[in-house]
Amino acid sequence: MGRFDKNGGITGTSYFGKKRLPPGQAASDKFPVLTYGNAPKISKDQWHFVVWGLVEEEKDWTWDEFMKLPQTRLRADFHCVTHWSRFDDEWEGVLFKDLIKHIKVNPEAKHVMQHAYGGYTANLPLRWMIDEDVMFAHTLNGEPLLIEHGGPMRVFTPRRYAWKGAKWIRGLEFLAKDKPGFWEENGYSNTADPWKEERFW
Ligand SMILES: Nc1nc2c(c(=O)[nH]1)N[C@H]1C(S)=C(S)[C@@H](COP(=O)(O)O)O[C@H]1N2
Ligand SMILES: [Mo]
Repeated sequence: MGRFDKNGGITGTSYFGKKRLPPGQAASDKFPVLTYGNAPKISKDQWHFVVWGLVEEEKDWTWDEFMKLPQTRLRADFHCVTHWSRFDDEWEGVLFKDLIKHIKVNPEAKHVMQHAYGGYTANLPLRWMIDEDVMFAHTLNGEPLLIEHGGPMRVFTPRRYAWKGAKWIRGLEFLAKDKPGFWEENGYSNTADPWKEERFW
């Protein structure tokens, strides 16, 4: 994965010297939709982003406010636990590491729960959210993200299996202790590293 530099070139070399396809995966040009239940239809006007839990103050962004945060383009691969990977998509949105500069997180917060419209949740340690280019993405390959893929806004976790990124994201809860998200409660791995093939508990 690499972020684009100002000229549209790719910076970052995390894939060099490494096989591109994680173990047990097959490359795919398709983009299957994997949703538990129905896709909630949230317009940009309705969309709000909220942070709560172990923060000094709860905060709320409208769509327009969120769009004023620094926007980043990222070229990265997408690994689904159902054994397919997509290569070289261009994702655009707000990196968690940029968003968090606008949140006063209490020092005891060590974990983050993503909450989606419709009730889906996904958990990750705060450190990984910061270190791994976790993105709130609204654009994919130059097009607004389709509803079925989480539009208007989803989380994308380039270094984890894709269930670690909530589609239709509506907010983040900061926690001291880890708590399993939806799939983690239903037998999926808590760490979800595709390179270590961490699929199930
Ligand atoms: N809100 C929500 N987010 C979700 C899911 C879901 O069911 N609901 N499924 C997860 C799973 S299991 C995967 S593999 C990816 C699939 O993303 P896609 O449908 O864009 O391929 O989204 C993840 N995020
Ligand atoms: Mo999945």
